[in-house]
Parts: sequence; C-alpha cells; structure tokens
Amino acid sequence: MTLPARPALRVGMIGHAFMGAAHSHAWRTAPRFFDLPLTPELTVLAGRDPAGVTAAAARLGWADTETDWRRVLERPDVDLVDICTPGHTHAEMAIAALAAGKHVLCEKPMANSVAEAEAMAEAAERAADSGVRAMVGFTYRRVPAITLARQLVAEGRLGQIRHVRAQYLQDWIADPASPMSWRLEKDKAGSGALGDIGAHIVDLTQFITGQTLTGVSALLETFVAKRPLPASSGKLGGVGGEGMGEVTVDDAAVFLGRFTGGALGTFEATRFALGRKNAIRIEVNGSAGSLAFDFEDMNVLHFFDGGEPAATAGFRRIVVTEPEHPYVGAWWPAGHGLGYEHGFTHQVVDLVTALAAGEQPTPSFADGLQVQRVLDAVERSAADRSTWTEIPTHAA
Ligand code: 4PW
Repeated sequence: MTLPARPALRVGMIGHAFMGAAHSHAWRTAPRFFDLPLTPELTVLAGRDPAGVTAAAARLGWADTETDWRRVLERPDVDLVDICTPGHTHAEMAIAALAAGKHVLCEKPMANSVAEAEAMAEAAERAADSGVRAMVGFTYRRVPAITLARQLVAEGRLGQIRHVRAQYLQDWIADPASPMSWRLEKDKAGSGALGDIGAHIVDLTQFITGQTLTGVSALLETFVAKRPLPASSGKLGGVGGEGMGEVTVDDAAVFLGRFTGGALGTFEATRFALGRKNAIRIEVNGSAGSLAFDFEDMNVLHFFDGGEPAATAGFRRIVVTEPEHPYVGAWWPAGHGLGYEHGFTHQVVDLVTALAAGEQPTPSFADGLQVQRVLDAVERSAADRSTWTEIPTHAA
C-alpha cells in the first residue's frame, strides 16, 4: 500500500515489551487509518539483549536495531524518541533525548519521583524554545467514550461537578504465587498499583472534569510481601520459579481527594480485585447530570440527564461507535467497536498532528509533573498516620 506523500517523522523506540508492542502497533497503524500530516517511520528499536531486540524488531516492524539507547539519540535519522521502558530510566532518557533535539513520547508514570519529574518538565520547557516537544503516554484519554465524557462536562451537560468516583481494578497479582516483576520493585517502578494504574485515574478524572486535585488523604497496603522469583515473564505477570523476592511497593492504593472546583473524589487502584482484569471505572455526578464509564465495556458511556422528566429519566447507554464520536469516523461503521490498542493509535494521531502544527501535544511533561505531585502526596499522606482515627474496640 502506498501512503500519501507526507514528510516523515522518524521514530526511535526504546523498549519492546508490553508497551513497546502497543506503541509499535500504533505507529504502524495510525497513518493507515488517519490522514496524518507526517508519516511515522519505524526507524530503529533499542533493547539491551541483541537477540531479543532483533527478534522484536522483525516481529513489530522496525527497520533497524540498537543495543544501547544512547545510540538512538545520536542518530541523525531519528526525529522522535519513544520511551517504553520501566520508570527508573525515564528521566535520564527523556532529558538526554530532548537535549539531543529529539521530540519525546514517554510512557507513564512519567517518572519515579517529583524531583525527576521536575527535571523532565524543565528540560521539556527548555526544548520547547527550539520547537522540540515532549508528551506523556496517558493513552486512556484517547478512548472515544472518555474523550466524549470530557466534551459533555466541558459543554456544561453535568453542571457543577460534586462527586468523582474512580477505580482502576486488576487482579494479575492476586495469587500470592504470581511471581516478582519490575512493577513490584520500588527502585524500578517508583511505586506499585499507585503509579502504574492509579496514575491513570488521576489523569483521567482531571482530564474529564477539567479540574485538578488540590489535596488527598490516603491508605496504601502491600498484601503479599514476598513472591517467587520469575521463571518466565508474560506481558503482565508470569510463572514463578526458585527463590523468593521482596515486594517493595504498594499492592493497593485508596485515597480521597478534593478538586479545584470543590468536587469530592474517591480513588481506588488495586491489582487484587479478583475477577476484574482492566476495570477502569469512573463515575461523575454533577448538578445537572451524571456519567459513568467502565473500560471493560469501553465502547459505552452511560449518561444521565438531570433535566429530563422524572417519569422517563434514566441512565442512557450511549454506544460510542458513531462517526460523530471522537476518533471513531476513521474506523468502522457504527456498532463495530474499538479495543485497547486504539487508544495508542489515537495518541500517535494527536501527537503527530500537534508536532506538524508546531503546537504542544498534551498531556505535556508539566501535566505529567502535576500527576507525579498527586502520587507523591498520596504516599506522604499514607505514611503520615496522624490523621488516622482509631475506633475503640467494642467489648461484646
Ligand atoms: O494500562 C495499564 C498500564 O498502565 C496496563 O493494563 C498494565 O498496567 C500495564 O501497565 C499498566
């Protein structure tokens, strides 16, 4: 197939596991369904293991490979660096890539600490002076039903927002025999369920409401302190082998928050919600209406219009597959539905469109820093037991 003649955007990607596969698919697919102003080229893939990166490049469609990520930054045939590695590498890679004049797309959470995120945001601000841009990969913003939810709030269809209820529920480590992974090590992942999946619901609720969190009160828990070392790893989880490793992050995070507009928020992020695989559930209640979303039914948005007559009012199940819906027109006829990978494709579309227009793509590194500050506040609140109120034991 011949794509329309457009200037190229030559991509170098670092990392080729779960996120690397999702991003590769998006870079390949976006220009085939959307009329992009730049045509992404999958120029070079970097990974430490020579055999592993060669096999991944062949499977995922990359033209060349490097075994040292720094080489990607030195290459004149790379315009953008896509960082799909664990969190502890993000700051060094992103700051170096921006200094080398490359645009950056960085997986979430943007960093493992506020200090790293601040350095990244400063580097992005400096780079923007010469037209070099940086963006964080909060892909779920690009699920059409989520984008539609934001539009409804922005149009005032919910009125004054009172409540924001958000959960990100997975169960891939609910079994104590499920092995260690880098996502369970603080020095690699920064935090556990909080940063890996809680970061998404922080970003999504702020994105949908157009408001930011002003404060939190939190609990963190680690249910399983030691796990088998992995004999083999899958995209998430794997098979346990000999020896045990220590879990150094939270397994679950629960927190309350208050938004700039006065709304109260409740948040829950856990990988111990048995039976819930990737349930991102968000409900927003306003003075004029409510909406509800669950990623496990991702093509649907539930909307309650408080202005309807009580006798016939009720939550309306909007199937977000109409050509009028965000992003959907480029895909299939109404009712044919989208999946997990489409969010990544839409992320490429929005990024490439912003780059071609010389505009700042969102979420920016400044947005990533703000989310990092929320994660940090959650950790500090959970560590501070001074506001925990004991309930006297009732003698039966
Ligand atoms: O969306 C989620 C991610 O951000 C995925 O389901 C897995 O959990 C992989 O990383 C996080």
